[in-house]
Amino acid sequence: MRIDVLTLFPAMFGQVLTASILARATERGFVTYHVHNIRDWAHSKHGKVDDRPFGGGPGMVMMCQPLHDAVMAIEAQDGRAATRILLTPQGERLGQARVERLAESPRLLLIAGHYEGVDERVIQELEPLELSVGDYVLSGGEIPAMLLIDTVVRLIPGVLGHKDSTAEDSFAAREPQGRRLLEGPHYTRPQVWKGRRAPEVLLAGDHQAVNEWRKSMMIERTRQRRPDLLNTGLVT
Ligand code: 9D3
Repeated sequence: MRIDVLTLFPAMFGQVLTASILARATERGFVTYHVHNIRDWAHSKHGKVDDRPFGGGPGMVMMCQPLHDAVMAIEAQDGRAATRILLTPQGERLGQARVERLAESPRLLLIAGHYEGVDERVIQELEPLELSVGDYVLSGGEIPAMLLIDTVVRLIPGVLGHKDSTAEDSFAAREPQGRRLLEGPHYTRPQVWKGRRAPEVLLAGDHQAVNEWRKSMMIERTRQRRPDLLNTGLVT
């Protein structure tokens, strides 16, 4: 997979893309990252990429031309068709189902907005998939872009060492009915710590009993903390 990022703050991506699993994915040849500064496509000599909003109001708006030229030039660098994505508070809320589909794309082109927003006409022209990462206010799309890269790259087959560690993830794990459960509690040595015993069932060596206990803990924890994940919540 090739991942292009268009941003006004390319330096924000350096440490994230060169550490841990995201770095291992490049070292093993599963993915390449290409981070571009939108300012490089500005026409004015001061590299102007934003302007005051028509109609007034606070903040600045990202201009059409630099962003559009950047997307056209960068897409031409590679023959693979890119899935264009704009990170924006107005987007579809990112979920694991969307992440799974994106992990099958040969190429992602991520546009991180900044300032108050992007001129609507360039959004109409580029027709990107618009994604939000949740209902809270960030100062820009850079951290959402990194978050999306992290969720997608770890799903590329071979990137993770443990074969089962994706299948058993909270949000990837699916019951036959399609529901997703939170993980239950984890324990390791010592058996007693500050007077707190690890659950006896985990120490007794009965694997069937362990599995049943773990499943019941997952269901109970999900019911308590995230009832929204249990089907409709209408039938318990
Ligand atoms: C508080 C400012 N808002 C109304 C005046 C508009 C606004 C513009 C730009 C709010 C946030 C941002 C920057 N955020 C993103 O670019 C962003 C984001 C987010 O803030 N929350 C969740 N997902 C995303 S994806 C991109």
